[in-house]
Amino acid sequence: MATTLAPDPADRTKDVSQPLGELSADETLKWNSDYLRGTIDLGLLDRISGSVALDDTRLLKVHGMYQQDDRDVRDERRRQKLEPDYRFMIRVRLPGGSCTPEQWLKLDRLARQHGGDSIRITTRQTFQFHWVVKGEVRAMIQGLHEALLDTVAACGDVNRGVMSSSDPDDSALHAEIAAISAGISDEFIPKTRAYHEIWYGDQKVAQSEPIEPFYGRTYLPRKFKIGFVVPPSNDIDVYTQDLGFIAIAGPSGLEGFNVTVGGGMGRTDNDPTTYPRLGDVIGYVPKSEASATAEAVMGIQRDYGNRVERNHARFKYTVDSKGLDWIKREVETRLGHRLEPARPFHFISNGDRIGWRQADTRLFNCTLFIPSGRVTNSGTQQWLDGMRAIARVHRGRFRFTPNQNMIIADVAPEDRPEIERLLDAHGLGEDHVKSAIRLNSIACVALPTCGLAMAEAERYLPDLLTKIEAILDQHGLLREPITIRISGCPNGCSRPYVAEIALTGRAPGKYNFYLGGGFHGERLNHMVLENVGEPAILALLGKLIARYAAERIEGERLGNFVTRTGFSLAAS
Ligand code: SRM
Ligand code: SF4
Repeated sequence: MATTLAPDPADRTKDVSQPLGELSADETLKWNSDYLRGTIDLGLLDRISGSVALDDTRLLKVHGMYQQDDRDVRDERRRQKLEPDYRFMIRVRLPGGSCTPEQWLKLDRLARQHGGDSIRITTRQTFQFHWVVKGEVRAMIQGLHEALLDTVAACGDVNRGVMSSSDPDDSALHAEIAAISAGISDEFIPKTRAYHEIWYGDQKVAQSEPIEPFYGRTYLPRKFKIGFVVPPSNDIDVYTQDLGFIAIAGPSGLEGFNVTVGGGMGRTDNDPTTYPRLGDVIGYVPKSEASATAEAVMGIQRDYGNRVERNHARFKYTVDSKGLDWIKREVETRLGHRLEPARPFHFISNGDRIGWRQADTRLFNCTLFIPSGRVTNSGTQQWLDGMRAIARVHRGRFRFTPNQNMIIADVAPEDRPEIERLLDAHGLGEDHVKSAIRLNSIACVALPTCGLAMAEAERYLPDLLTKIEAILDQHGLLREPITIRISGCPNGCSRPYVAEIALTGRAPGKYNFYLGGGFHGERLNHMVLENVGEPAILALLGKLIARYAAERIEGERLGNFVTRTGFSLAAS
């Protein structure tokens, strides 16, 4: 329900952007939250329930955490008249997508103490803890603080963690871009002291200067995502970002960026007015203007984004309602000059190159394939113990990739044998990966923690892949890289709508099935089967893979084959 708020003249002197007129319930909540404080501190003290007040659950997102409950036991607890088994998901802000071994050891300790022995690498190069009970959230945040980490703005209606290509082969270029992306991440975090007061116990002090000079009192209409990519790898899926920067390098290094606007994946189930959209390239800016460009584009979204209908509040809808030309002109006005024409670039894939490689520094990098980014101990794969053992001897860094994988980075040649020994000892060598499709797979978290999941994703993908691998094996295609992504609902946290094969959950065991995305994230796929189970999906894939093996042009990717032959249209 939309609400009309009277302007607050006192507040207008503090902030640059003020909401006037009709606002959605979330906007009203932010307006009234005293800059994200709400009653969170009181809710944490309440020992009767494992939850906090509904409004506070929304504000908590900007503090980097979600109230969830264990959905595996939800029905049983309801039957026993118990409240849901409330837990909190805590998402760390990790500018530049990397941490030191010392930080990892601290994260490992926190996961074992409060987080169900699990660290979950996300599709945006950071990690989440699940299973944290309310009484331990503050200890978790303070523990992260000791490791110089925080969760500010990891979720919520603000600029999120900025992504940056993680392949560190050309180390100087990647390091420069990681530093620019980390700088933008730091620059656009909320400036309110609410986080310090609630989680670190700082005293509230009166402020005479603007509390949120950029965001204002209602922050952004919706989450905003920025990513920096270094061709030829499109590992961050730049076209799915609200704002993307494509690095353009010359003989003497980084020169600037092509700018993309208006990407986004999320759809709302049964609402055809919501849709995934690929970003459009609008021009080129020199590297010195990356931050100003981010401010200009986010400022447009702050000032013109839809604050009445939350389903249409993402920047992609602002781009479509205002028109791309208008957006480009407005960016130019805010920058004070015309954008230069976009420069040529070329992508070849959006996956990670798994295994050991030597960088131009002579140091080694080892990219580990971590199924769905879940670092835990399970069966023969002792990821949590293995990474702890490696962190104890490693002298470089750890990097996290947008494909939920991890890079043991900057390994001195003399340290490599010991790290290889530890990987093998914990069942983490490369031989746990059976096929190229598995290496190019992503699943979102979904059940049992995600409150929005309609079907399984992370827990189902390994079995589904085993069945698809059997089909590929019959046709000699086990080594063929094919992108496959699964999300437990249409929100698309695994960026499924750019995959060659994709499933998005509709109901337990039922998925919408998509084919034909571009191998390096350059084209959206399209739905070929709606609300179907595994038998229908495998039957269609069986036909497709047989025809692909027999009829493809040399080097042709599966997604391109589908598009060229119109296979899915004929089959559906
Ligand atoms: Fe996401 C909401 C998990 C990347 C689109 N996402 C959620 C929540 C917080 C569910 C909720 O709102 O209650 C999920 C928590 C599950 C859990 O139990 O942990 C969740 N999203 C994730 C992660 C952990 C998936 C993963 O398996 O790695 C990713 C965390 C990234 C990070 O570190 O910040 C994650 N989410 C994405 C991406 C991919 C990306 O950003 O590159 C997308 C699609 C891109 C986009 O934003 O358009 C994405 N998540 C959504 C949406 C749909 C937004 C929309 O425009 O409609 C929601 C729902 C919402 O915001 O209302 C959502
Ligand atoms: Fe949850 Fe849906 Fe995102 Fe999967 S895609 S993590 S089910 S919100």
